[in-house]
Amino acid sequence: MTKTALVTGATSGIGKATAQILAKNNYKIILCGRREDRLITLEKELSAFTEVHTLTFDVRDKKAVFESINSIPEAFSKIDVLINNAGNAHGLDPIQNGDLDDWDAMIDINVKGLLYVSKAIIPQMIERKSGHIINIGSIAGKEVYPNGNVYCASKHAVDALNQAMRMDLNPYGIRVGAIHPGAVETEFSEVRFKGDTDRAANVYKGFEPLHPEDIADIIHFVVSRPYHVNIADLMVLPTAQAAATILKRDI
Ligand code: NDP
Ligand code: 8X3
Repeated sequence: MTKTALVTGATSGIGKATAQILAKNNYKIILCGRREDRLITLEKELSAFTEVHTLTFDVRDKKAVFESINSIPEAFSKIDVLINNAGNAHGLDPIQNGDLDDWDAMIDINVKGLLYVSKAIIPQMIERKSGHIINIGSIAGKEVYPNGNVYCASKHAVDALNQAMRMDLNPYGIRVGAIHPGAVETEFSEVRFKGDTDRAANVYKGFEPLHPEDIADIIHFVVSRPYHVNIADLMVLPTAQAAATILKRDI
């Protein structure tokens, strides 16, 4: 039977690539994000392969999250796979210089947003005693690096919530797992550096970073395992990266 996947942060990077690969592999897709123009363009592209529904909302907005998810039409309403991907880093400053709005953004989006979306979808998974949740963490959820402070804290929270969800949802047969990427070239660094594209490009200079499709491919692998297999926690790095701040650059 065709499964339905809801992907947050589908307008760019890892989420977009995940929606693309799942659409080509016969999943019905619910695309979520704030940038409606991009959702519409992607919906058109993916409609060549599958049925697509779009939801435009900010994961920080509790009311909008629940209203959007409750508005999903019947044909898409049984969500088999939830990809909790929406998130970003905002700023890269020592803690003493950190910007309060950046801190709010990271905690509200990466942690609370993930919780709101999960809270809106988990009840139907419990009712059906089936479902699969993939939380996109980060190497920043496994280690801390200088100036990464609040972003690292937010991704450590994702790591904790991933483990907690797996425990609490265990009685209901719901699979929960996290994927923790290292450096992936997306719009991530442009967002972190507030549109400074030169600074963003420097992050990926001198080595081959992961491409969003690399992570999307792995997500597809994870969700297509037989039901008795749950890939619980996976760290994926570019070959050039050994730890958050150890990168072999050829420059
Ligand atoms: P991108 O910036 O390319 O994509 C981020 C996505 O998140 C966009 O689709 C954006 O959509 C969505 N998003 C951001 N804020 C909100 C919000 N408030 N409400 C709803 N959606 C939101 O980055 P990536 O693809 O790299 O990031 C995806 C995930 O991967 C994030 O959780 C990130 O932390 C994680 N990650 C990334 C790594 C990297 O090196 N790139 C490494 C490890 C983890 P829109 O703006 O349209 O709302
Ligand atoms: C994104 C990777 O190393 O910038 O989560 O934190 S890193």
